[in-house]
Amino acid sequence: MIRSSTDGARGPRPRYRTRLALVIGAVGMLATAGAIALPNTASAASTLGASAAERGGRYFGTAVAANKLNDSAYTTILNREFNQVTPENEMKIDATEPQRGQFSYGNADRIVQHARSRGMQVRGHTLAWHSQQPGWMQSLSGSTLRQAMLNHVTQVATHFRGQVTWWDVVNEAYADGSSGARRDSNLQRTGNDWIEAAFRAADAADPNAQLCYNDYNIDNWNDAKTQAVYRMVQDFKQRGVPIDCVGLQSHFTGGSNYPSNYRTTLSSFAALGVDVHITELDIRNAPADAYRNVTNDCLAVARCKGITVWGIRDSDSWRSGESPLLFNGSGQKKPAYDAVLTALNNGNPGGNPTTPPPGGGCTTSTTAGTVWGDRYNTSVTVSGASNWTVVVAVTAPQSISTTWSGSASLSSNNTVLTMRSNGSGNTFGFTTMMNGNSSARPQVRSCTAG
Ligand code: G2I
Repeated sequence: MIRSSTDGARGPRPRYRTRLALVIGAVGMLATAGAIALPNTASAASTLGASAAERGGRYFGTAVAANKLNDSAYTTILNREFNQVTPENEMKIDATEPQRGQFSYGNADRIVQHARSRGMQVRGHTLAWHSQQPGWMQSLSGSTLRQAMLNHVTQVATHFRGQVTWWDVVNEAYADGSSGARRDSNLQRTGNDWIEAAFRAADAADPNAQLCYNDYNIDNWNDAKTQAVYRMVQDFKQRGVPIDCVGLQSHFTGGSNYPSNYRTTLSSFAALGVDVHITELDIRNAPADAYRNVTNDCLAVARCKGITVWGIRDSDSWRSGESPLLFNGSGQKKPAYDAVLTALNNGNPGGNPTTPPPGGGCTTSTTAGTVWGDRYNTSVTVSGASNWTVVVAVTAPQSISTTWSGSASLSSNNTVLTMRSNGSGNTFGFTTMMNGNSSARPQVRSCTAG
């Protein structure tokens, strides 16, 4: 576990990767030759991911199913709107270890590749869970099961090391209702310390990943389940068990509506020294008000790093009959989409500036450079940090051909540039080949300090 020293456990190196970011807004302005400085202030971004990135480096993501990556209507929305992805089923235990000791990563790798080649961050879901266990695991118990579970965590987290920003290490380990107890399961019966054992194994396998506990019905601050998870996280932080974040699934239905104290829940978890994530958002019939409220609640809590909706179109949803998502079956934006985008665009551009992310953040401002017939230059100035990493993405078929004043690494198709400071100052630049698209302009995905 690598955490900032202020967290009190160990290690000076913070896990935080995403930082304050600025997405280039005024596309039209950039098309002219000469230098035009874009202010680092609120702008009306036109997509969910771009707007979230402007709000303190947050993300707006979606669950993705590998078998839909061939559906161009699906990928058009995915690639346009979202800057974070969670595989919906492809990293679950039954998918990644269908036979004991035989690991299968094809579909998960496909999603990770699709996301990372476009500068989207990946949330791994999920390493240890009572559900979706392959038959061989369901039939194990006791120390054999404990060992098999830990081996699974180690193998899978190792396979995806460096590619997954956050892991849902343990999913849904608490019971519903008023007991505040752990959920009975074969994993729970291996001993109450199975959760912390899973977190320690994940930490050893991928020390740079952010490790999350993820659950549903922990949205209402007054619920026994919420309180029980809160006490577990508090205990982990006090004892130095490596935990970085809590995921609130937030499947809002008749059974668990959006609660008016949701913001209290988010800020209470955050006050324990963990980030909070809204990991599987969907709301029955997609009322615009509830989506707006959830978005504003996340924006109000500096440690709320982002929102993931559990699918793109209503027809992609696990409960498609309730039309709970932001796009209808034809891929058209619903009123809830407009409500979310407007809430993001109206949000405080730095998130909550009074409580910056641990370790400090950085911001960028982007300047359009010379434009030629076939290519154009862009420069980016970083403030708030002298050691920084900035991720910038261009839209294919555009591709980045040349970079300067930083230590650059490019994705295989030259569309995503990861630029690190190299001591030559806080402004770097790059040339983008238009390759037939003369209108698109780069987006800064993240700015990370330290
Ligand atoms: O149940 C909603 C979500 C609650 N939180 C954890 C999430 O992992 C969970 O996601 C859902 C997926 O959206 C469903 O797609 O988890 C279900 C169970 O793992 C997924 O359902 C499964 C079906 O049970 C399988 O029969 C099916 O083959 O989806 C599979 C792929 O379509």
